[in-house]
Amino acid sequence: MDASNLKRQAIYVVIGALGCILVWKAAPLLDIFRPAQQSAPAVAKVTPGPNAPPGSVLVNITMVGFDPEVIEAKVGQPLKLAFYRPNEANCAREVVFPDLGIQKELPPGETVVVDITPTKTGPLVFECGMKMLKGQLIVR
Ligand SMILES: [Cu+2]
Repeated sequence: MDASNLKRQAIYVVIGALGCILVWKAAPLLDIFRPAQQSAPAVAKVTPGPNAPPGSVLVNITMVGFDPEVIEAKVGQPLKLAFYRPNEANCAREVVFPDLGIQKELPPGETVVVDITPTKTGPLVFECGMKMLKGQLIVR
């Protein structure tokens, strides 16, 4: 092995090392080598009202209606819905579950908890007192 061969080899080693460093540095940026993340269940980004109990499903009442409008539920599984109406900029002075005979006032700035244990599958509608704003539980 002569000197020029040795020099060439040294250059390859340096280039190889630089390549490794580049991959090592760039990998986190490119998001390679990372195990595919499990897609998280869709959770509504809803502001919790004051005193929303832990484990409750948050429902805000906004200008456009209930947020979220559709909530998944399971038969026989108790569900706490924490309704929060931050202000009076909507007509939902109350929330009504017609099929369950539930009717609750929604004073602005307060959290109102509605406890429900669905007994059958299918949609379960809730609405404002005037039936303008609507939402539903999808019971499976
Ligand atoms: Cu209304």
